[in-house]
Amino acid sequence: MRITGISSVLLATPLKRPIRTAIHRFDRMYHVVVRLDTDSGLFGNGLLFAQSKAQGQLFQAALAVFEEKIIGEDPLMVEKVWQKLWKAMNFIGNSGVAIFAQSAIDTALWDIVGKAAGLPLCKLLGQHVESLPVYASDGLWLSYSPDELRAEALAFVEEGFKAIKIRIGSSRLEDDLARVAAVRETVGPEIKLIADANQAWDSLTAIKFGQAAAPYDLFWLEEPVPYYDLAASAAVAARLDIALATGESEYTYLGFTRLAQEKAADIWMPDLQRVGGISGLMKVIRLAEACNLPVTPHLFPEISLHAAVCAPTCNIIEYVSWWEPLFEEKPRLVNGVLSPGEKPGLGLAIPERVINAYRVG
Ligand code: SMN
Ligand code: MG
Repeated sequence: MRITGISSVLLATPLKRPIRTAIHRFDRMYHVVVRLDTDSGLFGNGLLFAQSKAQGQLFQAALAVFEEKIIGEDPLMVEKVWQKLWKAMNFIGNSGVAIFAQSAIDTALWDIVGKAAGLPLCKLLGQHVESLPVYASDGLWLSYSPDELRAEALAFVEEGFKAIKIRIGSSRLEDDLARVAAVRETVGPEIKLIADANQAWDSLTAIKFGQAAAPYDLFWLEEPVPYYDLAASAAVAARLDIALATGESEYTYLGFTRLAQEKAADIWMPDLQRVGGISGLMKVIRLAEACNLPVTPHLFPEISLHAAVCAPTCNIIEYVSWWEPLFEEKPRLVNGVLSPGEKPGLGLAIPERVINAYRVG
């Protein structure tokens, strides 16, 4: 089998609620839907998400850079293509936008591998568990009032979620503590409560928050300091009893190797589009196993789940519904537990009517 073409379309979908964190502010989702065609008639899809039309177009331009490198390659030789692209991006950087493009290509290749085998991808990657609990992450935004937080936290629990994530990292520590207290008081002690500061603080502020938040029993504190300040992250991790999670902003296994070397995190959060696609996720999952550290994929629940169910140190994954408008079928989420479907590959068909409905430009 040979790869005969790569194409992409840019889509925009509405969000249930505007996204507001210490560093994110967007009201709709932009998606680059990548398609790899083969001479067998099989094709595979990869996905990237962007926060603006221009960002989406930037990713499309990066995909075009790699076109000549992948045409004619065997789509089942996934690691060969990964390594070829890794070498090809040396000049523009083995990080950032180049990795976004490589990630989508890699994910599309794995989709083809699964379809060629007639098996869901997780079965080919070496599945470890049937399904995984998720935490509700599409909400409890930084823009919410304590009343809005309480109402939404309650709604998540009523929907069956056993774990939820609140965004913190506002300009006043007292406000963040009050918001966390309001949610904990609302959901009671049994629900796992995660707090994500989205890199808003320095290490001293993070330690101060963590100590004051002790009564609220946080399941983890996420990205308390700028992701690149590994010394600060290590200092916070060493001082606090709360687990420190980070990694969504790291690129590839190299980023996670540095997290391991600097002891900068207790929990790793690889992001599909920053880590090098499914292959990149599996590299980090194995590294986490070697380091005996929990790993929990960031976003892309329907896709990352295929790798996460293979990870011996993964116990929970992030759930948002941002990609659901694209797919023929909704993910199987029952009582806060997500299972991969039976369809081959990623199992995520994107109908033509969806492409036409959401196409940008
Ligand atoms: C996050 C990432 C991207 C957009 C909004 C929020 C957040 C998370 O850091 O962990 O989900
Ligand atoms: Mg986060």
